[in-house]
Amino acid sequence: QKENYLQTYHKFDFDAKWEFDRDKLTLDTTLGEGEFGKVLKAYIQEIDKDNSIRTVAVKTIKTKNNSVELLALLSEFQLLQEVSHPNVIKLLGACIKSEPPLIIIEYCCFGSLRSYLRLSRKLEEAGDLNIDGVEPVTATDVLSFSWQICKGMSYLADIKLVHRDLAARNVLLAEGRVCKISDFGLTRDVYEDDAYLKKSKDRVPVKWMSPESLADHVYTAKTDVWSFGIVGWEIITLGATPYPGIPPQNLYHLLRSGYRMERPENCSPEIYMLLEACWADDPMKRPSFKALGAKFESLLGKCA
Ligand code: ACK
Repeated sequence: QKENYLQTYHKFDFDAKWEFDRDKLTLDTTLGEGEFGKVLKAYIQEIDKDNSIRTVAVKTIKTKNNSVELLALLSEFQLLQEVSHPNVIKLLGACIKSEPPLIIIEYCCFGSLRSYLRLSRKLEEAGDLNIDGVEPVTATDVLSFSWQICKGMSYLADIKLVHRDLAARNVLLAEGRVCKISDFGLTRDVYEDDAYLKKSKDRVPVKWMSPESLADHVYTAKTDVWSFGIVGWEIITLGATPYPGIPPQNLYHLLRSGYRMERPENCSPEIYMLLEACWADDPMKRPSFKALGAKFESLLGKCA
């Protein structure tokens, strides 16, 4: 028998302090649709801060009564309750006791890192210097984005949280071009949901996944490090799609035979070595986020 909303809701252990009065939330335009749900721009009145209006982002489901989407949203909410770091998206509240469930997170004015990179590439090609605060990505930006993502991921690894879907599309860029790790959608519960695995295999982000995740559905901090290597490649190529021209279904065998993406033209050998280290066959040989972060920090120091 199909579960109703409240039955699913009660499977989780939510802290009531996050519940937000739906009437005090003004929904605006759709910012975009993700794998499992959609994101809207919205406004809240901040009572504690002289009633000023704050722009926020609201995540919700696309389809009513879709158990996979609902589980994804509720598990993301559960995980977000536990996290607090400048490079991880911040939870502000939720309207979750009744339908439709909404989770309220901080608004990131530049959208996803992937969009930002692609827009900045267009600007560069057009010879423009600045549109809506988006600027061409410099060598320093490449290091700064990478360093910030490592700091956020290092924090998640410390609290034993495996992301499972780290990709430039799941990193958001806030005011001041601060990177925020987001989209904790593919959590244990959802990912191991049979329906999800069987029905939507095509949704699996194959090109970001380590060989052991592809083969055995194993997810660890070291599989996140592999994905980070792909994100580094996305940053350097200004938002290109990894393994250009290679169909996802061929990837596993290629990786097992030792194939890796080559060094992009504009990538220094030093940074390429870091990416390659993230793609070591043996997970134990991959660096930690802490070590990677330290490396990017020192490269940034040399750059400045
Ligand atoms: O690249 P985008 O414009 O930025 O398109 C995606 C889309 O929603 C689906 O994920 C945007 N988005 C997601 N979360 C936020 C947020 N907190 N602030 C601003 N935009 C967001 C994302």
